[in-house]
Amino acid sequence: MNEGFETLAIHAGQEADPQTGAVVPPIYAVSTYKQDGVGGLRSGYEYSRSANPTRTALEEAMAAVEGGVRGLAFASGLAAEDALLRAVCKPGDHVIIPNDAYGGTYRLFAKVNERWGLHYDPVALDDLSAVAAAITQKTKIVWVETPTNPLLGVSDIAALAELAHDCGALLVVDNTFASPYLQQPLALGADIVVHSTTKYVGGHSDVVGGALVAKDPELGERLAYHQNAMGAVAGPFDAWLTLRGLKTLAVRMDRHCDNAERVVDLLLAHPKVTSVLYPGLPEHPGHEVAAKQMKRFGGMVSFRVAGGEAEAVEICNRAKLFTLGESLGGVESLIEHPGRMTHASAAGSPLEVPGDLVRLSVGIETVDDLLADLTQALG
Ligand code: P1T
Repeated sequence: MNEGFETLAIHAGQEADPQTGAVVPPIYAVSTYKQDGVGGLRSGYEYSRSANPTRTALEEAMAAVEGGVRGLAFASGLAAEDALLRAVCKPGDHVIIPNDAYGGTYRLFAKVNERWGLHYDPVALDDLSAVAAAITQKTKIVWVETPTNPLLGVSDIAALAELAHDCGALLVVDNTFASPYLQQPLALGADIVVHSTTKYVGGHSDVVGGALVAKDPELGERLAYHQNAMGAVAGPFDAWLTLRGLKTLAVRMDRHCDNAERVVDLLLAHPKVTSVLYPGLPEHPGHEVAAKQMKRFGGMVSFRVAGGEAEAVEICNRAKLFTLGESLGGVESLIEHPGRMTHASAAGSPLEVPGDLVRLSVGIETVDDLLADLTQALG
């Protein structure tokens, strides 16, 4: 299909129901399918762990918006990551991960997969020579998150893809922060895209989910085999909600970006703020790369404050319209203290985040209301 992003998000995998004409794929709340004689499957459906029509619609739509050939929907972002790692790696293999990855991704590597013999090294991915130096003969994956959670670090997907491929490794990109509307990793050379669809794709803080999209059919097939064999699939209700969110991703993202830019301006001018982390700022070390590979710079903003951890925590506590809570990417604005909340599992590790850091997921409320709340929260 040559359609534009918005058309694909609304229509790919979502033909009107052939029987009723329903324009939205129904929620197929069903576990099994009547066979017309043993093995006589209608439309290939056999059992809903293997495939379910509502999930198929989401999977096809995700593949289309990421420009891949195979999409797979999981029960959570971490379930998607786990399936990917076990499909691609075996004990003794090695993965390069960002030295500022999402805390839960780090925990999956450090506390779960390391015990099964999958080794990892956290590396600053914006330093290509450091990445090259860390790659070994056992390296199967260079795992990229860009922008990173919560420090908004940026790395060059095209350059890392070339490096990974030269060494026989796959390039995986966690595209959760940017969303496919702002960044297309497969077109830049990545092999697999990972999502926590809980975030911008779902977009309404009402569903947890994950997705993988592969560029290569064989790799897609291997991932699909593991999705079914391991079983952490997205249920039909969750797939339906996620698909509903995906339809409006483009318009939501533009407003997230508009509002984030205004929030950044406010923070830059505030005496209590010591630094603002946002790839849209010309002084951000990854700004040039971000401008090259992203359509806009997203709705996530982090900042550091004078007064250290105690003040950062107080700002989070004082916020009202910015709801204090984990997660991100929903229509409502959220504020959190990564050190004590989303990234607490990285405490004491090389991925520990600074205590004076506050993270904002800038929502799509009236921007003046957001600015007023931040002003009172900053005190
Ligand atoms: O929460 P889950 O759907 O399992 O997705 C995990 C995940 C993966 N990758 C990134 C970049 C993420 O941000 C997340 C989840 N993050 C949060 C819950 C958070 O508040 O940062």
